Amino acid sequence: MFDQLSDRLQKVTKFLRGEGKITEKNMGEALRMIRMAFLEADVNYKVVKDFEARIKAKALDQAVLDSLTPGQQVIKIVRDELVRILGVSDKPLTFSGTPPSIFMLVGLQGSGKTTTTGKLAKWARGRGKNPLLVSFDLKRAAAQDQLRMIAASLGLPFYPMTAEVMARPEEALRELLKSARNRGYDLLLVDTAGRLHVDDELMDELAMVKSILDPVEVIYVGDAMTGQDAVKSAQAFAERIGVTSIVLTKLDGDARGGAALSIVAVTGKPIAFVGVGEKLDKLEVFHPDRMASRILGMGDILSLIEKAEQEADVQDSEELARKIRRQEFTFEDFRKQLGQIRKMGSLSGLMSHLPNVGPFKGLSSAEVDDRKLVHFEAIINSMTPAERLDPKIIDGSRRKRIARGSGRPVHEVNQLLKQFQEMRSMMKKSIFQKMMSSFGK
Ligand SMILES: Nc1nc2c(ncn2[C@@H]2O[C@H](COP(=O)(O)OP(=O)(O)O)[C@@H](O)[C@H]2O)c(=O)[nH]1
Ligand SMILES: [Mg+2]
Repeated sequence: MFDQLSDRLQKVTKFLRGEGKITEKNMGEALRMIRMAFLEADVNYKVVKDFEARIKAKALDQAVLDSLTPGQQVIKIVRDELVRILGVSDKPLTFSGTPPSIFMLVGLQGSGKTTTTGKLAKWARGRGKNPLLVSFDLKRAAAQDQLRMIAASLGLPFYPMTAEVMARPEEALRELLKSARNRGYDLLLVDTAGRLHVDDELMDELAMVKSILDPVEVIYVGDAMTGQDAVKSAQAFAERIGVTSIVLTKLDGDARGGAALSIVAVTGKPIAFVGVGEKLDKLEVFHPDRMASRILGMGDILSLIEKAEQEADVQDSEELARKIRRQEFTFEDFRKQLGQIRKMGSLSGLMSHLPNVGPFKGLSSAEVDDRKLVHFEAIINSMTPAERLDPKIIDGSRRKRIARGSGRPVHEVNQLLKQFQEMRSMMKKSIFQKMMSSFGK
């Protein structure tokens, strides 16, 4: 996602870094590059204009011009402005004080509502919630079945609805809430019907469902691939029904990012999550600051770590963090981590999260060989427990023995030992922090 925009903004970054002084002229050129990058990414025209004006005003400030690194200062301004238009604060969804919390998902047909209902259920369960899935998409029997199957695949309960509830909505809702409370469900995830286009009948139906459910969150689900159309329909849903949060889906596709960069400015509502795949674990909490860094090619190591933590046992990852802090990270832990990475899918898939700087520079996903991890595991498996805890004792003859045991060449054993040392020292300080501090200076 955002590949093209990233490429172009990185060119601006390079250009500015190369300029010793910021002048009206080179700033004009940088702004032109930024404007083109945004317009090509399908960002709303008004948003682009506002963005450009704000950057210009801040960049031509005397303090920036006089600073030792004006190029970097301007890049920081661009980053801060990106964060601002992506939405200032992280906004996780709100749960209501008295359970059950009700989340209602709305959006056009095919935007990903039903899939996102399942994704949110999985996310909420991971946070200790006990969700119940309900679909108010009543006209099509297939809609009920689709959500029922998603619920079943997650091992979560599904509450069936029929079109008759619309004849007696209050009563049906009372039954639903009573059933949820009695069975201890503290979160109702309510999927709704969509249409290909915004139409009055749908809006009236959704407004009615909303009035009886009184949801704490009305989540607009928009397909990022549709660009400005998603922004327009978000605006219509926000005006007609009232929306509290946004989930943008299909950011794994070749969406140019324009929707993400315009939707907050146009609706005034925050993006809570983004969908990055069809599977139910392909949901990421949206962090404007991290996304801005990612767009500027600074990578997104925090999201990567978060992903690892989600997969890992919470206790495990807390212990890991403690070990890293105390520099007690051993091969035994590393082996566990390799297992986790395997659980998360392929390493090459993870590479897209890494910044193209420092130890990751030039490392494209094509060059990351997933088989390497398997080889690493084989090598670690051939170490004795004592060696895993204290790799310093692994001398020449031990290296040979490990190589024989694992069926890998000695130079690979050497390489792993060296990389492990490097990793340990790298972990002392989070890579992200390092990057940010060098950037922000
Ligand atoms: N690649 C990708 N596909 C998605 C994502 N979210 C949903 N989809 C797909 O989009 C299609 C429509 O999704 P669905 O949930 O049925 O949309 P609804 O009509 O709004 O309920 C399905 O094929 C989903 O698998 C996403 O984040 N990434
Ligand atoms: Mg649906």
